Amino acid sequence: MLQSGGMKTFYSPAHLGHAPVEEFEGGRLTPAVERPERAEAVRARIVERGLGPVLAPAEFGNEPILRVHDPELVGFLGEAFGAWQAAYGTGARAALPSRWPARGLDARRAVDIESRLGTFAFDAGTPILQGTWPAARAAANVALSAAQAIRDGGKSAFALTRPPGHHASNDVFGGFCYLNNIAIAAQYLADAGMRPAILDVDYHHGNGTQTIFYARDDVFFCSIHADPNFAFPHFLGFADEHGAGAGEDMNLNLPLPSGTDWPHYSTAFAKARGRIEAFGPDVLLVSLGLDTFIDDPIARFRLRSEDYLRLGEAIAAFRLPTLFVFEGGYNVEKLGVNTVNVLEGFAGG
Ligand code: Q9C
Ligand code: ZN
Repeated sequence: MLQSGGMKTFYSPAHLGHAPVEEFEGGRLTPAVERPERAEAVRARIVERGLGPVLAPAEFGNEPILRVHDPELVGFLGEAFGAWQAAYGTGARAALPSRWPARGLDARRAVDIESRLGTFAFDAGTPILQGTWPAARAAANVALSAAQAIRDGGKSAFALTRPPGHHASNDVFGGFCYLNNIAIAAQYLADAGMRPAILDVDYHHGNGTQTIFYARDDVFFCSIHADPNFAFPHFLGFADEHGAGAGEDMNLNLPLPSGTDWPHYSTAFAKARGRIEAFGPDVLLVSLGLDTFIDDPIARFRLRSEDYLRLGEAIAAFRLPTLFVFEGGYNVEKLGVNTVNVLEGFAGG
């Protein structure tokens, strides 16, 4: 099963402890789509194809997480489930926010579990369960272990992270994300003296990653995604968001319409390539979401399984050390094939 050659995958079974049952969507509680089966399907396909070794992460502690996230968010995520059960009893299995400090309300007054949940969360689709914090920390360790492999000279690595990360900012969680795995990895590499570019190919805009690096000139961020005029996260990801201050022109958003297929997607990818190459990175980090798939249950793009081979080849053409970090993608049946197609396209490209 294990082999020494090929691309290293990092994976932790701690994600199994984060098994949401339902989320609030479209005015009702609906079955959760961000399920443990997702990462298990990808792992099974990696083993089936003999892509390379599947390795356990090292423990990095909270320090590299706190390079990206505010201690208030980290502290809250660690204690939220306990506070939820203290308020609602041990039968309460998932904390979900349902009140927010909108205009006129004072977020600084947040004290109890409801007001704190509403202060740190930006949606009602990201439940905190008993195993959520251990899973989120393990995912950060998975991303950091893959980053370490790149720092130590590896040409590529795959962080099979779950829960995903790209919607989480320095102090806000949401969009199925708690800690921003790819931002933590990029910061780790920047701290090691490298110059990272992040390319986000998840269907949804990587609002958390954008926010974290928005005013900085040492990390370039580019996202190709569904136009927020009709898609989550709705409030960020527009084409006129260029970066701020020292980070001016260090942020590139390429929003695309409903129904986008590979020919249109690859045109956007060519624009991303030009800007990323102009930045002159020495390492590429890819937020690898597969919810651009034609049969994804929550998204509206039209990439096909064979297109993911082309996507992997296009990523390989940067000729950079490349760290893939797993994000979204909700068609569990095809998720393994689609994900590994990117990685095999890259390896052969
Ligand atoms: N009908 C990631 O892919 N729900 N997060 C939107 C649209 C939130 C997606 C549902 C989607 C979050 C990592
Ligand atoms: Zn997504």
